[in-house]
Amino acid sequence: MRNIYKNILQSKANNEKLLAILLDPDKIVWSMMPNLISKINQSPATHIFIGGSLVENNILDELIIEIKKYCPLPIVLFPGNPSQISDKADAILFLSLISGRNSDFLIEHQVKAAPILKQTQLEIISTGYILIESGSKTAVERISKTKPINRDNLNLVLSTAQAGEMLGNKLIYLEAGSGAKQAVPLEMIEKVSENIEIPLLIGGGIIDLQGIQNAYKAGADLVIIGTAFENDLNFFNP
Ligand code: 1GP
Repeated sequence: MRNIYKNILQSKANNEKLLAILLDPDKIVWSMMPNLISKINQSPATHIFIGGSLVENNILDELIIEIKKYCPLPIVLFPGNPSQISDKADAILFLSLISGRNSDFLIEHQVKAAPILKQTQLEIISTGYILIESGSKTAVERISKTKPINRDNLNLVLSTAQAGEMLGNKLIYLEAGSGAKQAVPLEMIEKVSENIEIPLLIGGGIIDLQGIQNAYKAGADLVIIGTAFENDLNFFNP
């Protein structure tokens, strides 16, 4: 399946909002998998994103094979580093952390990943990844050793998103960080979505259904939910 990006563009054109559930392989309890998959199938999710900070390849393969047996949703890798590649998935967000100035996360990891990706059938979706300050230090900030952009600095976030688009990225992802205290500000989502053409992804710190709707209304095309669903598998069906 190599039409995931085409479908995202089509959804944006039709104003159909998308939802990704983010699964961290390190936090998967295998005995809970049937329940987890059944809850995903009952949810409004349109995509499954898979990623985490310390992921073993063999677990990743196994996990994706298991999910695919019971769930038809496209599986998109959301990797923290080049070790998190599995050709069992459908696509990969080929991320460049463009809010930061750490060359490892701007280009070095991508150079290491390219020959590995060439051996797979994964659909490669280049993504400008922008970290937004969210009230406390998040794992992305710690691991990438980059500073997030100040949440009041709308102009810098917009310029960064536009530069990401001009560089040829297919998506822009505004990230508050997993488990963030504060989600990406709605005003920022509005400003960026109105001034770029490519789809806008919003994630980090969204903890209720209203938060998802607010992000959509502000202009998000796809919202990512990780922690809230991880903590409560009935999140979407209260
Ligand atoms: C993290 O944006 C995702 O990369 C999801 O964040 O875990 O806070 O939902 P949460």
